[in-house]
Amino acid sequence: MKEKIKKIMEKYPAKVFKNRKEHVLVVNKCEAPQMIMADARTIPGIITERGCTYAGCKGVVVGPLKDTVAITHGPIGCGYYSWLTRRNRARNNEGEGYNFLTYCFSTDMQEKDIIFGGENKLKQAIGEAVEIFKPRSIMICATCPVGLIGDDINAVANWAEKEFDTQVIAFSCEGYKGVSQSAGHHIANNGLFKHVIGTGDEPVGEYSVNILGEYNIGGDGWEIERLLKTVGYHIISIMSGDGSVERLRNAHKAHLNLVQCHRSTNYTAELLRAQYGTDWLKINFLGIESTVQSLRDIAKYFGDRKLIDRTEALIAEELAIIQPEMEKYRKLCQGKTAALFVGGSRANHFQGPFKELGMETVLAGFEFAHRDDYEGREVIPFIKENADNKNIENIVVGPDRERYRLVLSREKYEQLNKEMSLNYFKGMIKIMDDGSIVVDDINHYEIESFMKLLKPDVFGSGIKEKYVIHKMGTLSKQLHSYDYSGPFAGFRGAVIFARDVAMGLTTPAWRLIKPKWKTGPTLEGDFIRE
Ligand code: CFM
Ligand code: HCA
Repeated sequence: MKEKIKKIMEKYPAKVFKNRKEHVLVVNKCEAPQMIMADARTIPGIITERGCTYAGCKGVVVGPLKDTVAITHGPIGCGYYSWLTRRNRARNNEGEGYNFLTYCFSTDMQEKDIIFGGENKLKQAIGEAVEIFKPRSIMICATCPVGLIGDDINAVANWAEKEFDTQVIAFSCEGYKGVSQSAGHHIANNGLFKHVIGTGDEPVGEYSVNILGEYNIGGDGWEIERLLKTVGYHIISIMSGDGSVERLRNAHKAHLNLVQCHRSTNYTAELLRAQYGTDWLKINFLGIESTVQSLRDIAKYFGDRKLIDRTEALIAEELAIIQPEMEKYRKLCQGKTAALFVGGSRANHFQGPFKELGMETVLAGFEFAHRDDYEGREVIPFIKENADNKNIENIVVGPDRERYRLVLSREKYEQLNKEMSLNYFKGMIKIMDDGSIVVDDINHYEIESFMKLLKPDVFGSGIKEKYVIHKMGTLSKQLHSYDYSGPFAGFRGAVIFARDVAMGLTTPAWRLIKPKWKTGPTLEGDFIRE
């Protein structure tokens, strides 16, 4: 396999070859720990699948908050294409205030604004939003030209806050700022932590949790909420699917933070731990086994007998309902293979649901994950040691050899470490079988080459890849937007996912398409044709 991958890579100019070979590996447990280059700058012009910092801040984290007016300061395309294409669903709950998500707010920057500056236009847009919608908060999200021409959105936010007596928060998330969406997550997390979290003072109930990194794509968050509420947890806020700024203000009051997408919200989880001492737990509600494990982990964390019993009863009840149907779909999918390339966590999280259908993941990769998402990271309840803390009892040495102060008692920490074993802790490389391939920041040339080499039965990715894959005669399943389907989370979601995959694999359409590479030599050479 390594030789074949080398042949794909050797088509590159020497400098590109040197760079790209660090982003690809063949899983080999004997070589552990395996390392991969990630979160690094993409080679200009290579046709990456990545997105920008604005997409990560506005599109991903800030955008789904329904009770704020999020104004995109920039050309109309940036606002338009980050407006619900992600399928982050939201509903109007009585007593919860506003839902502005059906509107797309933008300053619609023109050439004249680029030349003479766009601050006045932004001020006007904020004024109009206040007059028409009377929101409790406004968020300004910057696009590339804002930084390039020097519009000061922070000054405008300060001015507007006084002028209109409404909270206005500026996010300097110009698209070019980082190497991917990932920088945008960080900017959004920092902004929300600084200006929103901790500003509320509502009393909270028993067993209160926040769900971080859950965006309610296709209704996933609602399914997770249903399960957690049935067990008896009180959900203070969700960051940020069907999310609300007003609820997020009380997030610091949670007894535990549940982290679904670690990549996009690890910052808030860490900040909440450092500032308020709240533990966080990595959960994963994609896949039946992970859902069971997550529910058990949360109950174990609180250690309450009632919660543990209710959790077991819920698991038994839900499994009994879904198992016969899952079996039907499994028969149709068994033995097929999948390749997954998604943003920063789903290429890992969706391997379980495919495995539960008897399907092996032969290639997986992320657009913008960091090395810990690939290689793993020990997540234990501790915070970084502060130099003058002399409490030796509570000091542990972390995997990075730094000293940490335990937030929990040593006994509880050791118990948690022993009992909680979600995939994330191991990193994606460690959950994959020997011989499978991991590719970071894949590009179109590599997608086509790996498709020909591995011939997966399904390629799970996004819209940019979808039709190229279909033209190659292979099923594409969008793991970002779930195409038009969902939810895929929890027990009920697992069945919908299984139905979709079975339906896609068995459609007669694939018999009618003959990709070029099946009938003749290809530009890249025919070494990959069997
Ligand atoms: Fe987290 Fe996400 Fe993902 Fe992500 Fe995204 Fe997304 Fe994604 Mo698209 S927050 S990292 S920046 S799970 S929008 S809901 S599907 S690339 S794998
Ligand atoms: C983004 C959003 C995106 C894009 C999905 C896709 C999403 O990265 O800006 O390429 O299909 O999930 O909507 O990741």
